[in-house]
Formats: sequence, C-alpha cells, structure tokens
Amino acid sequence: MKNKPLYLALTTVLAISTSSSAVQLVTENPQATPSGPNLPANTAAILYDQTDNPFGNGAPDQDFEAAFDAYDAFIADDFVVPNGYMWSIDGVITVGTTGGPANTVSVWFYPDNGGVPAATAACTYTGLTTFTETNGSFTVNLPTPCDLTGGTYWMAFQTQQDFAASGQHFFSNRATVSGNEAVWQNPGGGFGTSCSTWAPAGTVCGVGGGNATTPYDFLFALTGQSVVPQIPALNWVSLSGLAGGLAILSLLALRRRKKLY
Ligand SMILES: [Ca+2]
Ligand SMILES: [Ca+2]
Repeated sequence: MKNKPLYLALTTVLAISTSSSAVQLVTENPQATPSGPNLPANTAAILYDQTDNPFGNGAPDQDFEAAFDAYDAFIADDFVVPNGYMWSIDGVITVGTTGGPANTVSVWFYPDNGGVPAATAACTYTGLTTFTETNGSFTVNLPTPCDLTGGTYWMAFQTQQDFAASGQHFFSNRATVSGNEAVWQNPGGGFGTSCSTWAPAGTVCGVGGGNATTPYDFLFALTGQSVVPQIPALNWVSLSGLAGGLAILSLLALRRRKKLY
C-alpha cells in the first residue's frame, strides 16, 4: 500500500508524456456518442442503409502519422447489389467518433472472397477531400461513381488524421449484423491483435468493444443510382444491315451449290 502513491504518480507521468513510445492508443471508444448519420433528404438517392441499431462503441480505422504507422488500421463491411441490377455508387455516409477533424478519407469497394474482401478492389478512392465531417461522421462524395453489377461487395474505409493533432478516429459499430460480420485489419500489428489481414472485427480481432461471442457490423449508407443494364435496342438501320448481310450470304451459298452440280 505504501508504494501505491508512487505507482500512481509514475503512471500519471507516463500517461501525460508526449513521447510516442508512452502514448497508449486504444482499440475501442465506448463512451462516445456518434453524431449523425447525415442521410440525404432525397431518400431515392439512398442505395443502401445500415445506420440503425448503434452498438455504442467503435473500432480504430485510421491512417496515423509516420510515428504511429504500426497502428494504421482499416474497417470494411459488406452489402449486396441485387442480381440483374447495376449500382452506380456516388457517395458513402459513415458514422464515427473522433478526437479531431480528418485531413482526408479513403474508400475502397472490394468484391467478396469467401466472407472477406478480395485482394483487388473494384474501385479505389484514396486521399479524398470531397467530404463533409460532423465530429467523426462523414458524408463522402466520390469523384467518379463506382459501377457494380449484382453480387456481394465490401466497402472499406480509413481516415487520415494525425494523432498529435486530432487524436484517434473510431468507426461506430452496429448491433445488428447484415450479411457477413464486419471485418478489420491492422497490418502493422501495433494494436497487438491477431488481425494483420481482414478478419471479423468483434469475434476475432476483439476491437471496438468486441468479444469472442458477439458479432457486429459498422454503421454506413451508400448513395447513388440503381439501374437495370439494357441490351442496346435494334433499330431499322441495324435491322436492314443484318437483312442485307443475310441476303448476300444466301446468294453466295446458292452460287456455290450451282458450281458443285
Ligand atoms: Ca500511417
Ligand atoms: Ca455486414
């Protein structure tokens, strides 16, 4: 008991130290209440929405400055484009919490590979500044749409903000799981989890307040247009061209037969 005040004093000194080796980055943000989501008034523009049932926690999804590169992490969650349709995605709405504003954000759309994102993205948008932020929740406008045909895809997301200036950013969790459980990765291993590649965020990586039994998703929505790809209509010019071609082929076949007899 005698040593306790000294121990407390030492931990206080370590906690307030500004050297990068003493800073403790964390894998969850349980106290924070997210702002948003900032869904557009035009509901016809919303292609996909899983911004309901907040879990009350969040996982790190941040590209830190060089001193903390080992902590760079990504989140991803899945959605389904119905067969027979093409989604032209022009925006992403996210819900999160943060210590300060982001410099840029990055968005990727990956095809599915057995319940995790595939190795190669279908669309990549890095270092975007085309967004509005409300305390860690983003409305991102993609500079060019991402066109996806029917199938399962993953939206991956990362903010870029320096810990020294803006602390940590966390992507807020959703208690309900749609499709696959959301995934997370920390390639540099700074957070000390087993997830150097994509793995279920809650039940495997244990970030965002997750544990071994409770899966969760992330809160996000997609905007854009859903279209049914059309086969080009035949017009009179193409029809008459086709008829002319068939007539010439028939004539040639007839002449060939006459020569044979
Ligand atoms: Ca970094
Ligand atoms: Ca999901």
